[in-house]
Parts: sequence; structure tokens; C-alpha cells
Amino acid sequence: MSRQIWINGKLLPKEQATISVFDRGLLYGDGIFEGIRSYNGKVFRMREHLDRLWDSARAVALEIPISKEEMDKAIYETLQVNDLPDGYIRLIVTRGAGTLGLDPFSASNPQVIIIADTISLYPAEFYENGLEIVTASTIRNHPAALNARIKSLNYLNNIMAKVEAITAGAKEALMLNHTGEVAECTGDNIFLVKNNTLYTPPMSAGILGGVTRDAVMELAAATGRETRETALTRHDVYVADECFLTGTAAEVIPVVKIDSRAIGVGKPGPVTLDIKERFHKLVREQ
Ligand code: PXG
Repeated sequence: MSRQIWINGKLLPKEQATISVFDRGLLYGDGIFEGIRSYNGKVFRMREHLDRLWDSARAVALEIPISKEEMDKAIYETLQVNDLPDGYIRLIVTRGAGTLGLDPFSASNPQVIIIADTISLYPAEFYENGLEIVTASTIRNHPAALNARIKSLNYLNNIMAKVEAITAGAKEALMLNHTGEVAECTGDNIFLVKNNTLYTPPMSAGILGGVTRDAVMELAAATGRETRETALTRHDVYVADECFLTGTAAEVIPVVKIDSRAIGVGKPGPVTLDIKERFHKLVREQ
């Protein structure tokens, strides 16, 4: 059966779920999105994802035409009609269609779209053996240009870094910020482990505040391990004992090599494996 897409209050087969070629999401990337997972029929950290979507909307002066409660209900409805207890949900809000030209206030019909499907970012072997990443020359957007905390429909910054990774034969790219510090990967946050302590860049490094990042810091704290949110350099990654990435799509994935250098012993380390295990337990038992 064809996937049913929720679009502006209606569930339609995907072939009929269409928007205008004048939509500003298409013309300018003028819109916002979220990526969410459900496990065993329950949406993981719904409130956090909806809060982030509404914050992104506020930051770009876009009014979402439905309430968080209505969005919550629509997400569950979309998962259910598509029979997806373990699904991936893509929420999209565009500013809608207006006259051609940059003026955002020429549009008054925001489009709200919910896609429920499955997602698999990396083959299972990478979760077992770890990923190789490279540092991209494309830096993360300057926070005064487009703050990374906004999950906007304009992901070209990250896509350019992803192009660098893939053309270098790697799966993911490390992105630095405008001061040369470690920021994050193209669709994931980054953690290092050194002497049994976790390290991750602070929000002030110009990163997306990952829902998975928060969950992992809570899990680490429950094991008595501190996470230091502190400025990190590429050197810190080179000399780390372990490294892993976190994200809704990727979940928790080990990184064993960066810029041709093995991280630690070049295999997923014990802290990474412990966190990965605890994360799987958390999402199943939520
Ligand atoms: N940084 C960036 C730039 C992201 O886009 C994360 C970190 C991780 O955040 P969460 O809240 O998901 O832990 C993201 C999230 C995809 C995909 O299709 C990417 C994300 C989310 C869902 C799907 O690759 N990025």
C-alpha cells in the first residue's frame, strides 16, 4: 500500500500529497523541519522535538498554524495508518506560496507535512565496527548568519560537507565552526571519551541541540560518568580514546578513524559500546 502523508490536516496517498512549485520551502529553503523516531509505537521524546520545531519557527518568524497537541495527535495518526510502530517521522513546515521575491510576508499559507517512513542511515556493520570520518573544509554556518540551533530547510551547508565526506570515501564529515573548534557532523552530534570522561562541544560552539545528545548525557550521568561540554579541537579528536556520534537517524554510532588516523585502538571502545547498549534499552523501555 502506498504511504499516506499527512498534509494540512488530510491524510493522502503520497502521489497526491503535493505542494506548489511557488512554495517558499522550494524557492528559498524557507521553512523548518524535525526528524523523530518511534519505537514500539511510542514516539521518542515527542515533547523535546516539538519544542525544538516551535523554537525553530519562532526564530525564523514563522507561525505554525496548528497547536503542539494537534501535531502530537497527527503524528500518531500518521504512524498508525502507515502501520509503523518503529518508524521515522519527518515533520516539515514551509512558509507556503507567495509572490516571487524574498518578502516572507507575501506568503500566508504555511504548509504542514508529516511523512512517516523507515530510515536506515548506515549498514549494520558500521554499528559493529565503527565509521571512518573526515574533517570537512566546509565549516558550520556562522551562528550570526543562520544559527545551527534552527533546523531549517536549508541544509546546503551540511550537504556540502557531506559531499566532501563521500568523495573522500568516508561516510560522514566532521564540521568545525568559524573559530576552528569542533562543532558537529552533518546530521549528528559528536562525543569523545578520554580517561573515562565524556566530552562534547557546548551549544555555544554553534551546533544543533540534539535530542539524542541530551539523552546520551543523561545515560552517561546515570553510570557515574561526567560529560564535559567544552570547546574541542581536531587535536582532541585525534588523541581521544573513543569517539561516537549521536542523532535521531544514526542513533549511537562508533567512530574509529578520522582523517586517516585510528582513534584509540581503532575499534569501538567500551564506553561507546556501553552507551550504545543503554540507548537501545532506553528507547525500547521508554
Ligand atoms: N546535528 C545536526 C546538524 C542534525 O541535523 C543532529 C545534530 C542530531 O540531533 P537529534 O535531535 O536528531 O539527536 C541533527 C539531526 C537525516 C537526519 O536524514 C538528520 C537528522 C535528523 C534526522 C534525520 O540524516 N539530524
